[in-house]
Amino acid sequence: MKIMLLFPSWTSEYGIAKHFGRKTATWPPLNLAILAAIAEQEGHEVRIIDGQAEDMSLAKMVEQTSAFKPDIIGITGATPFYHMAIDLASELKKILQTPIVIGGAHITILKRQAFEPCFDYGFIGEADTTFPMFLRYIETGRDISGIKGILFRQNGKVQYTGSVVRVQDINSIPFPARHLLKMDKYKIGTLRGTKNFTSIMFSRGCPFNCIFCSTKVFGKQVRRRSARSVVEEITSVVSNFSIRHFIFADDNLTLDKNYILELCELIREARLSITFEGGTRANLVDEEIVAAMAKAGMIRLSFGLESVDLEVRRIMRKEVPLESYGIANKLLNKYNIECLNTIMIGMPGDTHKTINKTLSYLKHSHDIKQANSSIAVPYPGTELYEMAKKGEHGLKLITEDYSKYIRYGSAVMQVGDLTPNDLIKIQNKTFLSIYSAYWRWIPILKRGGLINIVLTLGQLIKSMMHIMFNGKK
Ligand code: B12
Repeated sequence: MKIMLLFPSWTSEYGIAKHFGRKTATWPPLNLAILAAIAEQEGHEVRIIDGQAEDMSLAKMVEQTSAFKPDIIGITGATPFYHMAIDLASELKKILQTPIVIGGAHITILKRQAFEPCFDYGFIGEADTTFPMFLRYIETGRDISGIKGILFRQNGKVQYTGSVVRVQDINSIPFPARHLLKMDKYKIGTLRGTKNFTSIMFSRGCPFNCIFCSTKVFGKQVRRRSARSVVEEITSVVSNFSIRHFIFADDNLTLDKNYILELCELIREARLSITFEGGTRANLVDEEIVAAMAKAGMIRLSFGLESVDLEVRRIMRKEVPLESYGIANKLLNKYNIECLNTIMIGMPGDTHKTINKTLSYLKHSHDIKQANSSIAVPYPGTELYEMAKKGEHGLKLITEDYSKYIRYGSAVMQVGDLTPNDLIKIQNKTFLSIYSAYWRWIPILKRGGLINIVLTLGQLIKSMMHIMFNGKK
């Protein structure tokens, strides 16, 4: 069969910040690439259109899909961009009879509620074992009720086949079919220049309890691939695509000390001269880990600092001691590893005072070289969403229009006396506050060259205008 897998260009919705989005957030869609690899193993012909990487409009995606004449169309969608998946499927439905399948975090969380008429099948949760079964079902018309985790319609009624069991041995999942992606389109700025990269994952699941995190697809139980298979994947990427920079998309790169040490050792033994980056918790790094990662090629690590206010941290269940951030940033500076700290504004318990406390910490800490901010989003299915719905901690959910559930330039909760508009203004000021420190500009210049400075200046001017015209309230 012919299978078309589609990922809409989500940052096209970011208006003026679209260029930033494209530059920093165009990653290979690992989900579609894994499903494609599974389908190819079953002998199918697969095409992936990554509209984000190819900067392709929905209309063009429809045109190319129609020209391919697929037997199945698959689309993926996160909450704030789910409306794009709906638009795309609705347009396709107007011209094609082909079954359209939706999967990903949003449908997994909302199930029937998100199963719009434009979709014929919905995949709830991990699809690695059920997708090939489903393809056989489509090919032979066998009974679908034996395949778990699927929403479908029967006599106009939505049916659900029941929860799917998560894959236990994730070594059994094939490497993503990167040959179906335009691999030269994925670039990321680093302090060592712009790098052509791919993302990679060795684990699924996160054991922690942060109230804002959406963990419904992978759950809390952590499953890991063997370090050897990860290095095999890296080796195949290097030899097939000459790509030498890797972003580990795992929730916690250093959760298991022995694992990360083994992985670093194997990467070094393979002599691939790669660089890599990832994210973890500040209290999950120590000098032995940092030294091993630096030797293996680590050039950047991110931490979710979120807030320095202890009460806000307690409410959000950020169970990381505050002092860990200073220690970890210092350690990474010592090993010349870039360290990015992200903060979140508008969490329950936040006030002007708590946010200013965090900003002041960032402004004055010379150990922290890079930081950025996002506005807290209560994604459905999270504890934060439940709190906002119930009005706990002074929260009020303003809208359930999920297209507004983005992290920049939009806020969907009132937080105590902070209105959504206040939060947007604070976010703009945050950028100014963090980057008014001249010693932070050098990294920006090194990361993206002059163009990045121009883009950053544009963003700064936009922020200043926002403060000038809307800031006095
Ligand atoms: C890497 C990553 C990114 C990258 C790359 C995104 C990309 N191109 O894929 C970047 C940084 C760009 C990013 C951006 C965003 N992300 Co993100 N991201 C992740 C992360 C860490 C890994 C994603 C991944 O590759 N997983 C591996 C694949 C295999 O898993 P999967 O996508 O769930 O796919 C499986 C199933 O869901 C299903 N499936 C998925 N799609 C389909 C399609 C079909 C047809 C079928 C049959 C099955 C199927 O099968 C897959 C295999 O089992 C996850 C957290 C996590 N642990 O998964 C968050 C996560 C997906 N992101 C999230 C969010 C919120 C965002 C943003 C909205 C943030 C923002 N800027 O506003 C954007 C949205 C971008 C978008 N349009 O998808 C949330 C989603 C929550 C939600 N309710 O939707 C997550 C879950 C983080 C979290 N824990 O809260 N993200």
